[in-house]
Amino acid sequence: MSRHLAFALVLLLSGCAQIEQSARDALDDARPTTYETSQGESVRFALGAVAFGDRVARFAPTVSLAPAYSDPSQAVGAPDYGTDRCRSGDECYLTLTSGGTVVVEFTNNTLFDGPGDDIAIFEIGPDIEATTVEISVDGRDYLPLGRVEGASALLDIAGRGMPGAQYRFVRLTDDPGQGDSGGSTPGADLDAVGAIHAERR
Ligand SMILES: [Ca+2]
Ligand SMILES: [Ca+2]
Repeated sequence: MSRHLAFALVLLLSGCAQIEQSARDALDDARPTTYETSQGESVRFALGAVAFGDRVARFAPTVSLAPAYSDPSQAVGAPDYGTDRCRSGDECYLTLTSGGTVVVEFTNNTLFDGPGDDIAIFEIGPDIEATTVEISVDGRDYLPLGRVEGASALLDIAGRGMPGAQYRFVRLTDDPGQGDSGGSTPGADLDAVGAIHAERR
């Protein structure tokens, strides 16, 4: 074997090893994992970290806030409040602002109606500020699911929508009539949105 050919073979094999490693990492993220809400509820996600929102498709706050509370990326991925810190040294999360709206999109998973609760909204603090939750298959037509508030972070899709539907969008709107409308973080403080019943895509 020429030296060039041997070198090419080594490159090829190390490339394969890298691809295999990233496939393994992706699978590891999908292991069943239990996360605890700020309100003290333990929720099991069969797809682990993969079951959480992947990108923010739209964020429409009603006022502008400090960067620690207005970075949409803080609302995607698995819950990490208490473990991540911003450059400012503060804890970071996405504050919806009074009456503000965010649309979280799943790109590597979907959400569907399984037995019991289907969706979990991870909000910071002992009491969830009242937030309207809607879901959508296509990001255009939304299905109202109800509200999360107080100690209740979970909602069930049962009895709503088309049987077998796979949802990819979650729209959250802070209720401007409830909670503080002033201060540095007015409205619901969001850490993560998770699909309890999720399928990979
Ligand atoms: Ca995901
Ligand atoms: Ca259900």
